[in-house]
Amino acid sequence: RLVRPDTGKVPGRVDYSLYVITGDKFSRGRPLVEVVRAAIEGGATVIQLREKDFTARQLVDAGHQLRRLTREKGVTFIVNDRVDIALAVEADGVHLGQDDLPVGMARKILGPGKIIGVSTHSIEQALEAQRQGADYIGVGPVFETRTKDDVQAPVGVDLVRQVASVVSIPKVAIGGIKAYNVEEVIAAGADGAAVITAVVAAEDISGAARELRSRIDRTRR
Ligand code: TZP
Ligand code: MG
Repeated sequence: RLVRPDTGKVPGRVDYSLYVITGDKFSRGRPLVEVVRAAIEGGATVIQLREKDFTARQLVDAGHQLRRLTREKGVTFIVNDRVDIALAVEADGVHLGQDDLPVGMARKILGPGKIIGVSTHSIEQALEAQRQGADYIGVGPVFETRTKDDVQAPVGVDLVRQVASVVSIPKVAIGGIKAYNVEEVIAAGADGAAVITAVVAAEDISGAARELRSRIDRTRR
């Protein structure tokens, strides 16, 4: 495969190790782009723009800034929920929940070159997302979390293990992941850990990301 001149990366090979999701209201008033810059400096490999309270205009503005930064740093950039905004800001892809557009429909709009991720909470949903052509899945919430409003009951590390044994596309564990429990989700077979508060609410954002990344790198098999 050829290396893309803009990102220096081989398309289709994404490093999901440390997947940091924005959460502006947890970032203690620090500007979104600076929070993301620090997360990348600490070793984030994927950035997802997820701001449920933003207007379309705010998402586009933030999306453009994050696209510029992630492109410069060679980091994958994903937009939550909004296929239109992912396209508009030239994100690498979109992340969809169980109630969002089906994968096939998102693919029809985005074309073959974009990444589509799907949130899953059971083996059945994980297998179905893979069958529909998702590029990766999120699995969770693994642990208890208060970051998401309508969050489901924790699925536990065991679901990560079970999903890892039957699903071949990349799997990113999410929900209540911190430095003290990240190793068990990676050891269970996750290709990466997705976090909001462990990074964006940390006083030392790059330090928090660096600690997670080093534990992930040490544990990944
Ligand atoms: N989906 C499942 S749990 C979650 C989302 C978006 C929130 C994760 O946030 P935190 O702070 O890492 O628990
Ligand atoms: Mg969604």
